[in-house]
This record gives sequence, structure tokens and C-alpha cells, in this order.
Amino acid sequence: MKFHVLTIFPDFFRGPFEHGVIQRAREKGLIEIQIHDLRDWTYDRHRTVDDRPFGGGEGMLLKAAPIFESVESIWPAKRAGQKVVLLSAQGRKFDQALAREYSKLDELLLICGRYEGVDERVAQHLADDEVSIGDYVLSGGELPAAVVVDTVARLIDGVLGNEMSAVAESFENGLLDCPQWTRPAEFRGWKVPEVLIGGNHEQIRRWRLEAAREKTARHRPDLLKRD
Ligand code: 9D3
Repeated sequence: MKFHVLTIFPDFFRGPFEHGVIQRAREKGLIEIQIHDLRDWTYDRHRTVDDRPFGGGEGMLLKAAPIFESVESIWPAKRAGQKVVLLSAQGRKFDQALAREYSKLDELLLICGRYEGVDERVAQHLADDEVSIGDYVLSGGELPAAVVVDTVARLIDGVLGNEMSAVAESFENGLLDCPQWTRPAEFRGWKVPEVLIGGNHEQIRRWRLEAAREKTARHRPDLLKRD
């Protein structure tokens, strides 16, 4: 699968995709990530990408023209299996189910919003979806784009090792992961639950399910209320 990221801060992406699971997936050729500088599609001396909102108001907006021209240059004709996603604070909430949909695509193009927002014609006439990663205010769509790439890439066949592929399901079974411990069995007087050391696998399975339910009820009661 191929990811495109359109941004005014291409250097931002030097770090996030050069570690761990994502780096290995790129090396194996399972995913490709292309970063595009929005300013490459400006033609004035100052490489202007922003302008003031009609009707007045705070701050600046990203202009429509460089975004349209950039996307049209990346994909001269859009095929099935290609989607344009605008990352914006006004979008629908990104979740594991949407990530799974995106993981079936051939290519995903992520547009990073900045400043006070983006000319609405991008959401209306260019983007297939407008997506937010959660109810908090960020400075732009770059961190969200990295979040979307990471989440979607993990769902592509071969990206996770076979033993790990079930891990991707853990959010889809509607419960948070159960708490876990590693050695030593006692640290600063805090002991690991006895049942986990005992080796009775049926007892451990039941204990873990109950612990996951307890943690979910305490931290994410909204997950238990569904269906
Ligand atoms: C008038 C309120 N504006 C600023 C406080 C709204 C606003 C504009 C631009 C809020 C955030 C941003 C920049 N954020 C994004 O582009 C963004 C985002 C986010 O802020 N939170 C969660 N997901 C996303 S995806 C893109």
C-alpha cells in the first residue's frame, strides 16, 4: 500500500516513519510513504499557501489552489482504491474500524491542515473524507497523519509478525487489554498477581478477561455500553 502525505512541513516526517514496525514494513516493500511539500505547487515569489478568511475572523486558511494542483499532479486521474483524506479538527472521528477500511485501499493521500483551517472547497470537492483523531486541539494535521499511517499500516498483511496479528484485534473485541507484568515477580514490595505465576492457563485466561472488563469499566465505560 502507498501513502502520500501533503504538508507544509515535510521535515516533520523525517522521524515518525523511520522506526520500528513502520520502518521494517517500508524496508520489506509492504508499504511506501511519499511526503509532498505543498509549497511545490505555489508560483509566487513567497510560495504563499495561506490567505485571510472571507467575512473576517482570526488567523489564516490554507488556500484551495495549491492543494488541488498538488493532488491532481500526484493522481492525474483518480482510480477506485485511491482515497483523499483531509485531516481537520472538524472531521469525523478516526477509529480502528475506519483504519481497517483504509487498509483495503491501494493508495491513501493525507492532506495536513494548518493555521486556522483549510478552504472548505477542499472538503467539499476534493477530499473523500474529513477526519479528526480526537476531541483536543492540535496545531495541524501532521501528527494526525502520522497516527493514521501507523494505525493503517499495522493492518496490512505481513506488517506485523504472525504471532502479533491478533493484537490488532484487541480493540475490535470491545475491551481494553488486560494489565500485564514482567520480571521481577516483586518490585519495591509490589507483587505480581499470584495466578499469573501459577501456570494454570484456564485460570489465567479467566483472570485476564475479568481484569480487562474491570479496566474497561473504569477507564472506558463507553466501550461497554455499545450493543
Ligand atoms: C476556532 C478554533 N480553532 C482553533 C482553536 C479550530 C482549529 C483550527 C485548526 C483547531 C485545530 C486546528 C488544527 N488542527 C488540525 O488541523 C487537526 C486536528 C486537531 O486539532 N485535533 C484532532 N484531530 C485533528 S486532524 C487535524
